[in-house]
Amino acid sequence: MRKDALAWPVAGLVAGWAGLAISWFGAHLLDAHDAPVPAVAEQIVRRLPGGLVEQGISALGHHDKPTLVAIILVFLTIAFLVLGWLARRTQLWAVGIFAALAVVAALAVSAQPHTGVRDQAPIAVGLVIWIGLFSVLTSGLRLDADGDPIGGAGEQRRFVLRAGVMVAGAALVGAVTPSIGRARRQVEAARARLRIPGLTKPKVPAGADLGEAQPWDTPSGSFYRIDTAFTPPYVNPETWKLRIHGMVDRELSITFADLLARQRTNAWITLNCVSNYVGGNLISNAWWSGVRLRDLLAEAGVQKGADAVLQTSEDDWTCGTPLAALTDDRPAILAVAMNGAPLPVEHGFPVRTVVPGLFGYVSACKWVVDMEVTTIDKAVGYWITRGWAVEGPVKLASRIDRPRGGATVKAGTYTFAGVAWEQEVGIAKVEVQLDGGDWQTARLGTVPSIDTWVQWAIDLKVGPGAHRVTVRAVDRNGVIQTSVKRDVVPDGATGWHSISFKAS
Ligand SMILES: Nc1nc2c(c(=O)[nH]1)N[C@H]1C(S)=C(S)[C@@H](COP(=O)(O)O)O[C@H]1N2
Ligand SMILES: [Mo]
Repeated sequence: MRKDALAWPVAGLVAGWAGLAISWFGAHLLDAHDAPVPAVAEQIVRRLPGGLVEQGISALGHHDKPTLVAIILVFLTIAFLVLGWLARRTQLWAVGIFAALAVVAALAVSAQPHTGVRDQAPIAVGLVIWIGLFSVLTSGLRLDADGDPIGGAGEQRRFVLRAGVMVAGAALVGAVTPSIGRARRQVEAARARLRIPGLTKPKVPAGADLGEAQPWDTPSGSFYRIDTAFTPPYVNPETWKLRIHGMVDRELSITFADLLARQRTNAWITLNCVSNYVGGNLISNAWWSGVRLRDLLAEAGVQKGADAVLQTSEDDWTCGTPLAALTDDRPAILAVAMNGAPLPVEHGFPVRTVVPGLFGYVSACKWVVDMEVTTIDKAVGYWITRGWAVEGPVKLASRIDRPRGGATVKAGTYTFAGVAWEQEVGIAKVEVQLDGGDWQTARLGTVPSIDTWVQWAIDLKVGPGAHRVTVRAVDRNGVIQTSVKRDVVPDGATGWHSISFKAS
């Protein structure tokens, strides 16, 4: 094989990555809503059957989206190498494949909400860069009639030099890109400037935290995160508006300032995801502050026959929430703060919905901008069309946090600990079974309300060797948590959490 045969795929790779870097840079510079690669990834997620996406979420936790982006980048890398190789014969291969990739990106971007010319421009620029750099790199590689590169003897040195400059340039552009997003900076700055009067976070209620496992109140930085957005929507509180309409007497349009001027409700509320498998960590507890939806809906005047609210976020995600959960006594709120600070951008800044007792996919709309009062058959949300249940009340569940499965603990008296929950019903009892013995009653933390999870702990003697421990909860209606194992689809997992560990 000729030594410069390798130059062709390398040229594809260098031009390909340089084009990617520059189009990514362009997307940030233009404040595009969606950069091409994340847009493709998001469209893949949106088009996959719900079950697959949810399996991805449970297998990869919060890293499902970065993983998909990485897979796309690997695929692109292979495509760049292949098109470079094929282009030895004719440049048409390179032009054709680059163009095909650009078309896929353009289609994905146009399918994303709120996108326009500004989002397509970086793709056009990227395509021009791809073809331009590839031609520059390969111009001297073509062979003359004698089979020598037409560039002559100096060609190899020239090629390496050009490719080096391109790689360095692309790396530089790639490195500065994350810091130039105007939208992100503006919204982060607006968030930092924001002072919400009277915002406080109280101490954890006495007795709630047993101090044996994870903290009862989850710090915002470790609060679980689930959404379909690769980059969170950057919503400016100064321009944010919520429209409440549909089956109401008076349509409402609420600004952030309106919201701050209203009476606020504060509460400890545990949020959980329907995709939380038994023993999983897609559940967290925080101090939320916001305005009761019951009051806003009363002001709008809900008409007879309405029994649901279809919520829409700034990025066009939707969920249908039963009206009753928004108007009964539970603190269903339009939250403006989490743990005594404005909402983090990833958790819905500036405003999101929080409804205790319902899974997030039917209630907890982040970046919420629209609420349509309607009927349940018309309030068909994002996950419902993907095979998930219309109704999503949280289920009675419990989890072992201490010890971790597979851990080795010291033989003797050991403190087992964890959490149990069934918001809006409440936990009456938690029982623990060691090595198939009798069920023993654990001590429970005291909770401020039925809106949160409950910690449990129990001291048991463990001898040296292998063990298995199982937990189950009993709710305030006397219902014992079912041992029947069910998958997260369509309406949340069931079954007892059971782990094995060793003592020595
Ligand atoms: N805009 C928007 N809101 C959303 C979602 C989403 O994908 N987009 N996901 C929902 C789901 S499935 C859950 S479990 C909660 C998670 O909220 P968190 O990320 O603040 O924990 O947000 C809900 N709200
Ligand atoms: Mo969820």
